[in-house]
Amino acid sequence: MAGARKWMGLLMVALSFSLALVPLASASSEASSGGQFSIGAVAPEVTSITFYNANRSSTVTVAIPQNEYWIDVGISDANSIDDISNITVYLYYTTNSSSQGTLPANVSPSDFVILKYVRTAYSGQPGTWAFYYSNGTKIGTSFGTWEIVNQSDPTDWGATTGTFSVEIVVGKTAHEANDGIVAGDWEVQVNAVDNEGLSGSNSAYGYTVDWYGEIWVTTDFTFGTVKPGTLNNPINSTSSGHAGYLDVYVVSNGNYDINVKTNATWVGADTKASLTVVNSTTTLGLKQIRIKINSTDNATAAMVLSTSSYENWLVDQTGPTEDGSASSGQGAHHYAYLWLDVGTGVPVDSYTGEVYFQVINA
Ligand SMILES: [Ca+2]
Ligand SMILES: [Ca+2]
Ligand SMILES: [Ca+2]
Repeated sequence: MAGARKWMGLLMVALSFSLALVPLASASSEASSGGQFSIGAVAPEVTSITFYNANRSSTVTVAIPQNEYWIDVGISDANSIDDISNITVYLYYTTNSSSQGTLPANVSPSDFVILKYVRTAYSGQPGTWAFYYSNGTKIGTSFGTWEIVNQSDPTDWGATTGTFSVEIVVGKTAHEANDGIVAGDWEVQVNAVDNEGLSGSNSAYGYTVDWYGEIWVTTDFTFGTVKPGTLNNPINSTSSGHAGYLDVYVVSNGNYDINVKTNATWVGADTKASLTVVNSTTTLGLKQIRIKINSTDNATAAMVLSTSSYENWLVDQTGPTEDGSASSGQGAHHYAYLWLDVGTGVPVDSYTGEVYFQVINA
């Protein structure tokens, strides 16, 4: 019996001990520890640079000034593309078309254009594109005759890759390149920077820009009232408000020639008398006239205007010119002094004709 009591006593102790441990046994079946890790900043990569025509139907490597083109920049960032703070696209001319060159010192509409896209990282929102000066100062959405006209942005900012696109109008004076005469090319460099200041870049070269030219000339002029049988009658007045010469403005992205010609006949307003325009230095006969041109006020060295087709007047003028609009008096300014030689037998009347100017690729 003493043995039974002893077991009973042990059982009671064990029972009370296990009852006392019930709440404690529940707490120890689970435990937790505060964890932590950091994602390191990973630099963005510029994975592609692609140029498209305006309707995105094809990729292009040749630009025609004043046409619109899309520039697509492919970006990847392992932190997500929402980490991207800015993207800079450098477009610039170099004289060597068979190698990648270096960035020019300063922007200019003819040789170096900077497009920059700026956004707030981790905003889930797109940024905006603008032209910038080399020193980082913002210019706006036009630079000379270059323009930013559209943009397209990623829609999933949580993704690790995305395409950032900007549509531009190429400026009138974007340096002619790779025409077989001028050896240069256009190059592109793209630099992407993320929220941590890490960056990635990419580049390409060998792009072509076609020749561009536009010309404007004083719209009206008169030799005044002149006598038959006289030579070297200068311009008496013009719609540009001065005598002597016509203003000729050219905007071009490369070297150019200016060609000239006039009508084969100039016609009287009342008599309808037709005067034959002579394209030589021969002595003028009945109802004949001759018109001469020079870039300086020197009639004896002047060139006789052609009547059949355009002929070179100014050859291999150096471009690119100043950017702008020829009709606004921007670009290169040339002076067209004109003189009228008159034969005999010319009825009294007011005679009119046209002098034509043409700018062509040189
Ligand atoms: Ca990053
Ligand atoms: Ca080059
Ligand atoms: Ca050329």
